[in-house]
Amino acid sequence: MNAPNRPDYVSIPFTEPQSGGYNNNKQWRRQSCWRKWKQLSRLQRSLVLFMLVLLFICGMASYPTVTKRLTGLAERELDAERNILLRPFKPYGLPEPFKQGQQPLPEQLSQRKLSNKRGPPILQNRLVKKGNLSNVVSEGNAAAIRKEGDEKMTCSWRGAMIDTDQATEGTRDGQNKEEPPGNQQVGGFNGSGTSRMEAVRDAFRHAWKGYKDYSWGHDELRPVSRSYSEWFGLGLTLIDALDTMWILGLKEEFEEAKQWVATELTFNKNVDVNLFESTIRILGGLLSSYHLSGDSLFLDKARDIGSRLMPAFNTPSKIPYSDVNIGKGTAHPPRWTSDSTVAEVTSIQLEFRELSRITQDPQYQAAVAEVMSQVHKLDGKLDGLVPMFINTNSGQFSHQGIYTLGARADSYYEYLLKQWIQGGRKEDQFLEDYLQAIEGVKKNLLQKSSPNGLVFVGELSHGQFSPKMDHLVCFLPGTLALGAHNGLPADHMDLAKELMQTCYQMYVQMETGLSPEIVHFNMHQGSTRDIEVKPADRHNLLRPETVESLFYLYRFTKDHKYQDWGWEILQSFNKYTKVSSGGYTSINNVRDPDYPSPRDKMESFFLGETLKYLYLLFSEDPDLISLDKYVFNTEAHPLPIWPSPE
Ligand code: DMJ
Repeated sequence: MNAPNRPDYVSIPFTEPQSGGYNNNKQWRRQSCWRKWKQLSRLQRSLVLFMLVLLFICGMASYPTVTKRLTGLAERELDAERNILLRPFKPYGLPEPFKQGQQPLPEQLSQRKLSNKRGPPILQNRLVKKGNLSNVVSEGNAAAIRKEGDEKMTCSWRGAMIDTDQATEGTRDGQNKEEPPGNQQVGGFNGSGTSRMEAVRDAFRHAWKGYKDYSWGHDELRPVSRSYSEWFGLGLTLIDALDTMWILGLKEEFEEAKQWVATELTFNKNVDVNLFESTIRILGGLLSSYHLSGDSLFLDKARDIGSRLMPAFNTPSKIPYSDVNIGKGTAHPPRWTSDSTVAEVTSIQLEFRELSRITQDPQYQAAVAEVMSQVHKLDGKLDGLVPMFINTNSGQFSHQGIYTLGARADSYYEYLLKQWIQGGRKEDQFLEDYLQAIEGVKKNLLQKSSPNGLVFVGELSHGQFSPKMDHLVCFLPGTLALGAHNGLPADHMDLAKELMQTCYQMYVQMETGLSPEIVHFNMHQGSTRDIEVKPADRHNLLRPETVESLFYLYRFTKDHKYQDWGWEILQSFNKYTKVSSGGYTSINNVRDPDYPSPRDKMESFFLGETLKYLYLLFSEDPDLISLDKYVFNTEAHPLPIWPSPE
């Protein structure tokens, strides 16, 4: 109700600003400016005008976004710039400007129109299946490609910057064939195994070209900025890739890399390396290269790095530290803790055991066997499932209560089975722990998603189930299948097939056809989609686990669908992660086919594992690294299954 005598509106008195009152009246301000302008002399007015024009011209020239808008450059390039501002890497630090883009063929553009629809999982399995995998690109993407043809400077629809001059050059010399989108298939979707294998060789050559041109002898290629990054400073990618070259029959490349190992590789360096990573990639890579090639150079180097890693085991508990200085011979845990990661300390056994066997020096095997025997006896497991951390002083599990088959625990399970296989299936303790753990997975971590009932492995955190699954868990179908092949229960194979389908769906349901790092499954009734991805989990690091499992599943079942799935994945890598000047890049966003946003890094496991497993998946020859003669370490380096003593 209004107070008596008070009007039902509020009046704001008009006062001049000079009087100290607040005035928001635009008209008044305009009049005041105009009055001041008229008070200026002609010279003053000319000077002000001149300054304004000058400021405008300078602003235009120095603000590229505006310039580009006015000159009509692609909207996507602006997006790329926005991304530079948002992300810590420098993806476009290319030395030369980008050149004329390729004009896509009309049928490629129309194919893209089909691609933006994504149905529910399983039912969908990609809309256009056999015969036309290339259809998985969005309409928006096609528009971007159309623009590419028009613009001088282009941002690749793969999410990487394309210097098309380089691409043409590549075509001239028969390498680095920079095909327009959808044309990268060799042999088409139904192509023969041979042509698919050839496509993997092409992919490898392309990746290797980038590594050779921009990061030779360094750890990792940064393909977009055409530079490199160091982790240990030991030529990680080169060593990780050695046996892949051997298996793919890339002799010249292998010989050149071997030469580098012979003349340049030295472990006498004051550098801290991670025990697990350098064991699985370097020691594992050298051991398998030795076995495949028979060249003792690799054995010498393997023994050298193996010995230099041994100080890691000098701890109060004999559970190794995470880091070793291979030059100084000292070891230590990470700065913030005295814990090590369970998966790390239990996934170095295949390599050290093999080193002992071939050098006839038992110290390596003894050190890693001690770790296994301690972990075997520890309290704190849940139905055979292990926590993620172990203390190097006490030798006990720490930070207990979280159980996962993803990061920090994954390869513990893998190496239980594989040590049992490596040793000729005699060491029962490994088998028992493995079988118990798989039962633990079934009991505690296995669930089905809604609405389509995808079987997945979640996590348990202090008694609470979380429907979160890392892409890393996709090693499990392959491991389960390997166990079944070695006589373990047939239901392991059933579970392997179900999980394989789930891992495949983690790819096929993404707009780029590439899996994110982590997914969450919906479990409540009425969900409309099975898989959710959080913004922070949308990256893809070119990881191998799914194609690794596809390889095992195909070897043991001969069901061609696994090859077809792998073929789709290879083509998605080619579409969204291939960088024209050489190399493949990890990406930030698997949900954005228009701009997957390159992270500018090619992980060494892309050459060490992903491409190797793809090649083996497409091969029909069961003797090409026979699974009855070799066991792959967790970095895809094949080590011999020990022969039984006569
Ligand atoms: C590799 O280094 C190994 O496969 C490891 O077991 C897990 N992480 C990467 C690949 O994703």
